[in-house]
Amino acid sequence: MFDLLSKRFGSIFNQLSKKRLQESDLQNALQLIVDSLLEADVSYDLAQQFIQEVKKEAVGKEIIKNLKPGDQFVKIVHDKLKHFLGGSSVDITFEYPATILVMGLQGSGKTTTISKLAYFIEQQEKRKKRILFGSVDFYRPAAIDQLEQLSQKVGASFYRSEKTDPVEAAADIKRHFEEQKYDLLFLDTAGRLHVDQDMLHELFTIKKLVKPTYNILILDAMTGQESLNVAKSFDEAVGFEYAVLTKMDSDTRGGAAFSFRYALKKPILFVGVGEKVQDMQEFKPDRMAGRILDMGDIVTLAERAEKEIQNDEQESLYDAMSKGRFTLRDFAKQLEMVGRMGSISSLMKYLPGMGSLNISDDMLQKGELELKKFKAVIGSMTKKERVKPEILDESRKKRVAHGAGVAVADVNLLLSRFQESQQYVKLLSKFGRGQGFFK
Ligand SMILES: Nc1nc2c(ncn2[C@@H]2O[C@H](COP(=O)(O)OP(=O)(O)OP(=O)(O)O)[C@@H](O)[C@H]2O)c(=O)[nH]1
Ligand SMILES: [Mg+2]
Repeated sequence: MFDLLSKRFGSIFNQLSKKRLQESDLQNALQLIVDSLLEADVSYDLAQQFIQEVKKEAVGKEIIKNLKPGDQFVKIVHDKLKHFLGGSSVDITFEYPATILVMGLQGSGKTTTISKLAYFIEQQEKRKKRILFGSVDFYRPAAIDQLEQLSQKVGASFYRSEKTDPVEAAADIKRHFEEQKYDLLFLDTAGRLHVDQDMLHELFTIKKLVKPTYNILILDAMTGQESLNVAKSFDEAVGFEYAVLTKMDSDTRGGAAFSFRYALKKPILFVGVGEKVQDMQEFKPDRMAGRILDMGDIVTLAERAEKEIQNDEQESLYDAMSKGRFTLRDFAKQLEMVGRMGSISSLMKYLPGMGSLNISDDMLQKGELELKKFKAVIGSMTKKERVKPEILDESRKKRVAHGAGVAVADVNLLLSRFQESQQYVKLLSKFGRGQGFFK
C-alpha cells in the first residue's frame, strides 16, 4: 500500500519542473490525503481542516534539489500529522502515592487496561510498587470478579468494598488505600454510555470525593470518529488529563487517535494491542502518522527527506561562502546547523584535527552558551542589519542587545567573531571548494 501511495504521489509530482510547489500542483495530492484520512475514519471536517494546514505549509515551498517533489510533500504531510498527534511520545513518570481513576464507555477496555498499566509500572519501576485495585462497577455482574482475577495475574492487591453504592464504595476503597499505605490505587468504574448524564454525574461525584492524582479516559480505537464525541462528553462532565487508546490491534487505521488529539489536545499515553497484560505499547506519534496515512515506511522516507533538506542548506551556504558574500544571515544559518547537528562537543569529533586538541569541558560549555547568545542576537536584528551589520551603531546595538536579553558587549563579541569568519570565508573562496570543513 505504501508503494502504491508513493507511486501515486510520484506520478502527480514528477512532471513538475517548477522551483516551488504551487497550489494547482497540490490539488490531486491533497485529495489523496483526504481520502486516506477518511478511510482512517477521520471526520470530513477534520480532514478538511488538516489539509488546509498542509496547504499553508506546502504552497510556495522551494523544491529541493535531489529530492523528488512527491517525497518532499509526503514529508510535509507526515510532519504536520506527527505534530497534530503530539510530536513526541509522552514520558510519564507517576508520582507516588497516587490514585488513578479510569473511565470510559462500556467495553472500551477499562478493566483490561488497569492490569496492563500495573504490569507496565511493575516492569518499569526499580523498586517494587504496592499496587491496589478497587472497583465501583456494580452494574455488571462479574465485573468486580474480573478485576480481582486480573489483580492476581499481575501481582497487585485487591480490595472488595462491602458497600453497594458506588460513591460510598469509592470512599471506602480510598480509605483502605490510605490506611494500608499503598503506592498506587487503580479505581475501576462502570462503563458508561456518554448519553447517560446521570451516570456521568455519578462519576463526577466519585472524582470529587476521591481526588485522583490522574484521570485516564480509555478510548476504543474501533469507534473511529465517534470516539471524539465520547471524549468530549467525558471531558465536559467529568474531566480527565490523559487517554489510552485500546484495540489498535484491530484493522482500524487510527483515525480515533487523530480526531482525539486534534480536537482535545490531550496526550495519549499508550495504545492497547491485544487482550493480554503485556499487550500495551507507548503511543508513538510518528508511527501512528504512518498508520493513518497507510504508509508503513513513511518514517524512513521523512528522515531521508530531512537529510536532503540539510544537504541543500549546506550547499547554498557553501555557494554564498565561495562567492565571498557571507552575511550575518549565513552566519546565523551556520549556527543553526551546528545547533541541529548536536552540541559543539559532539561536533568536535568530526572536525579534522580537533580530536587531538585538548579542549576542556569548561571551554566547551562557554562555547555553547556563546552560541545560544549569538543566535538570540541575530534573531533580534532587522533584515537589513543582518545583511549590512556595519549600520549597527550604539543605539541599534542597545536595541538588539535588549531584544536578545544580552549585554551590548555580547553584540560586539558576535560582530568580531563574524568578522573573523568572514576572513576565513575569503580564504576559503581563494582555495576553492573542498578545502575546509564544508566539503
Ligand atoms: N484485541 C483487543 N482486545 C481488547 C483490548 N483491550 C481490551 N480488550 C478486550 O475488550 C473486551 C472489553 O474489555 P474490558 O477491559 O472488560 O472493558 P471494560 O471497559 O472494563 O468493560 P465494562 O466494564 O463492561 O464497561 C475484553 O474482551 C478485552 O479482552 C485491546 O487492546 N485489544
Ligand atoms: Mg470493566
